[in-house]
Amino acid sequence: MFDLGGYWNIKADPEDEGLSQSWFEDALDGDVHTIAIPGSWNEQLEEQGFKNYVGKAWHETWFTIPEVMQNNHRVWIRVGAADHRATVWVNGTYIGEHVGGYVPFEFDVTDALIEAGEPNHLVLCVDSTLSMHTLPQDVDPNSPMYDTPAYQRRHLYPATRFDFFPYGGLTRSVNLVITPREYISSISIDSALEGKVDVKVQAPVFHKLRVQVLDADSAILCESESETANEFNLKIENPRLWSPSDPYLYKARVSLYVNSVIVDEYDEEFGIREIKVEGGKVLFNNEELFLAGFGKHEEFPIIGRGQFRPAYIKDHELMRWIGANSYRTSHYPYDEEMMRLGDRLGFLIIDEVAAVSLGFWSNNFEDLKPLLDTHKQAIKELIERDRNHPSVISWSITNEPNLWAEEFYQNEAGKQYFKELYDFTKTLDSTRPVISISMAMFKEEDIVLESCDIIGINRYYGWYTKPVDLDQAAQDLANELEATFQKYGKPILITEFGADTVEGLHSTTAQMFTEEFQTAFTFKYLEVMEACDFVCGAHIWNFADFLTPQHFRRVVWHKKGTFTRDRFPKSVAFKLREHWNTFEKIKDTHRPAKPREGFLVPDIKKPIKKGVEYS
Ligand code: GCB
Repeated sequence: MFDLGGYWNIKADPEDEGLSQSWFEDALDGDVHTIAIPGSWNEQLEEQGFKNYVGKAWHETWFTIPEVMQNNHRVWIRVGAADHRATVWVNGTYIGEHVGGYVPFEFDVTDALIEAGEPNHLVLCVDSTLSMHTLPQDVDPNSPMYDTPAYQRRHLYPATRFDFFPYGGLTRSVNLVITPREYISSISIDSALEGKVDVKVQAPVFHKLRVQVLDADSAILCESESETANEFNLKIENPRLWSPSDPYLYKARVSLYVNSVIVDEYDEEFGIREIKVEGGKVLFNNEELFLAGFGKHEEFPIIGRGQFRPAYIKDHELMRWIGANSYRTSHYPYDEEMMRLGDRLGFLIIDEVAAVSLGFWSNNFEDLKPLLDTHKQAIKELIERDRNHPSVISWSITNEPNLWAEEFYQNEAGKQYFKELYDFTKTLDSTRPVISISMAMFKEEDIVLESCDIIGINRYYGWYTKPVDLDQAAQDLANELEATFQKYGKPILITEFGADTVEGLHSTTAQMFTEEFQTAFTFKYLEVMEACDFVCGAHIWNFADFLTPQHFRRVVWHKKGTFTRDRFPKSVAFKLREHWNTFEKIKDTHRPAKPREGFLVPDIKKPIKKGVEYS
C-alpha cells in the first residue's frame, strides 16, 4: 500500500462546468491551488475563498508504479473518505463514483494505467453538496417552511441542517493498493466468550482458503482450511478476553491459495468480548457497564475534518487522563484508525452513521424510501468497515431526528422507517446493541425510542430551555428518565448534555458561558443520572470545542467543549477527572489503563551520566 498523500492540485467548480469541459482529461489549469491531502479545503484555503465553499472541487495528482509491481498485479485506488461524493478518473478514463462521506471506497484501476514507470494522472471530483436524500441531509431550500419568521432565525451560514461545520474534500488518506490478481476482498469475524471464532472470507476466486488464529505473540492456536467453503468455525481454548483494562488482541491470518500456492495473505486483529442488554442494563463480559465519556467531533484547527494522527493519540490520552472509558463518533463515522486505536488502547466506542437531525417530508412511508435506502447503505458500509473491532460496542443509527420540527414525524410512516432500519441493522450484526438518540420535543413518546436496544437522550434543560435554573433542570431530567424507563424498560445512555463555556470567563453567581456554570451544570446532571440504576452512562457534550456554521448563538466555535479546540482543559475537566477516576459504578475492568499520577506529570527524563564530557 502506498500513501498518495502530499500536495495536490485543487480547482473549485462553483458553476459545475468541469464535467462538460472534461477537466479530468488534462492537467487542471486556470484557478488552480495547492492543497495538502488528506485535509478539508476550508481552512487551508480560506484566503482563496474556500472557507465556506460547499460544492464541487477537482483534485489531481500523479503517481508512478515500478514495473515489478504493475506486472501481474491489480492496482487499486483506495480513498479513506471523500466528503460527500467523489468521481474518479485515471489517465482520462472514468473509473467510478462513490456517494456518501466518512467511509472508505476503492476502485480497481488496473486497466486504466499507462506503461509501468510512467506517471499516471489521478483526478477526483469531490462534491460536498448535500440533499434531502443524502446523509447527512441538507436543509431543503425550496421548502416554504424555512421562509417563515420562526425558521429565518435559525438560518445558518453556510446553511446546514446540523450544528457542525460542513467541511468538504479528501479528508482521509488516499492510497494506492497493489494486490495479486487473485485476492482476498473481505474478512469478517464474530467471536464469543467461550472462545468460538467464526471467520467469513470473501475472495472472487479461490482454490483453497486457510484461516489460522494467532495469539498476540504470533503463536498459532488453531486453524482450518477448505477448498469449497468460505466460512470457518474455530475455537480458542481458555481465551483471554478483550476489555478496556486488558485490550488483548488475537489475529486471524487468512491465506488464499490458487493452484496450491499462497497468492494473498492478510492478518486481521480481533478481540473476544461480549456486549449485551439484559433487564434494563448493559453488560460487558457479563459485568454491568457504565459508560463515562463524550460525544466528540472529528475536527481540528487548520486541517478541518482531515486525518490527524497525533491528535487521535492526544484525544485518547486526554480521555485516559480524565478517567473516561468511552466515546461516540457523533455525528458520522470517524477515521477507521480511531477504531484501531480504540482496540489497542481499550476504549469503548459507539459508532454512528451520519443520520443527524433527520427530516421527513411526507406522512407516506413510500415517499421516504429514497432516504431509507441511503440510510441502509450507510449502515451497511459502516458495519462492513468496523465489525471486526472489539472497541465498537454499539451502532448508533440516528441522532435527534426531527430537530427541525418538521410536521411529518411522529406518525406511522416514521415508526415504520425506524423499525425497518433497526431490523436491517440487526440482520447485518446481531452481536451489538443498537442505540437511537432522541431530542427533547416528544420526550418518552418519541417514536424513535421504539426501535433500539439502548435509548440515547440528548438533553439541555437549564440551557436551551428554562436557562440557568439548574434545580428545575434536575427535576425535569429526573422525571423524564423515570417515565422513559417505565415505558420501555431499556437502559438509557445520556448521550449529550452540556453548556457552552468560554475559557477564562468566571463568575461568583450562576452565569451562563462561565467555567463555573459549566461545572455546576455538568455535576447537577451527573447527580441525577448516577442515581438511576437504569442509566448506563453519561457522555458529555462535547469533548472539545469545534467549528460550526455562523449563527448569533455561536461565537465562532461551538463552546461546549470540556477542552478547547486546541485541547487545553477548561476547569470542569479537573473536577471530572477527580470524579470519574474514582467513581465506583465504573468497574476496574472497564477502565483503560490508568494515567500517570498527579497533576504535574513528570517528564520522562534520561538519567544523568556522570563523567561524560560536556560538549
Ligand atoms: C444536539 C446535537 C448536537 C448539537 C447540540 C447543541 O442535540 O446533537 O449536534 O451540537 O445539541 O449543543 O446544540
